[in-house]
Amino acid sequence: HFALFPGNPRWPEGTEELTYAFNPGNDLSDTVKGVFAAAFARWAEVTSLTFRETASYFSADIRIGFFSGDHGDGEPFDGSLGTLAHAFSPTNGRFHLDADEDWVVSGDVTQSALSTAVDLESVAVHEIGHLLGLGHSSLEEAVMFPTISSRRKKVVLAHDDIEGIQFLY
Ligand code: TQI
Ligand code: ZN
Ligand code: ZN
Repeated sequence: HFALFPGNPRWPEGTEELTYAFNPGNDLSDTVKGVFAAAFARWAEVTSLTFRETASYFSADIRIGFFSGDHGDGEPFDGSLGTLAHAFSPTNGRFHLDADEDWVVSGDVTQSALSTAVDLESVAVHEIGHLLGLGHSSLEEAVMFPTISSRRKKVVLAHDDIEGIQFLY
């Protein structure tokens, strides 16, 4: 079953649109940005929330960046596998990904030659769930379940994920 964070934090009542921006230091391709847009769209489809990219990293509601190792927030990344990404509960908006993962951005992660390949959209859908206020689900099929194998793709919201987000929004 789905879980929320202690105190059930959410984006404020009346929030219609959340803006997101990419760390200007990363200079991401349109393909990578498209993966995040697709991940946001999965949550937009089942709520009344919309998500819009903005160029202004510092004023965006959600700030997305790839970082290596210690990146100044007390939660260092650890190289390949282990921690893949972290995001925080509402209304923090920080969404960091480990730059040292073998991210699969397009193409089929299940066919990757790298045993360490990680599907970017799968992780993005999960982390956006945290950004919106979902904790971890006890149901294996949920996107919000706390483990995923490398070379797995899990991007379709389960009923449990949808129930959780519709409880909040
Ligand atoms: N990162 C953890 C996660 O997102 C960080 C974390 C641990 C966390 N406990 C938390 C974040 C509680 C918010 C609330 O769960 S991770 C997966 C999964 C990770 C794990 O790198 O371990 C995904 C990131 F679920 F698949 F294992 C993305 Cl999809
Ligand atoms: Zn961080
Ligand atoms: Zn998680």
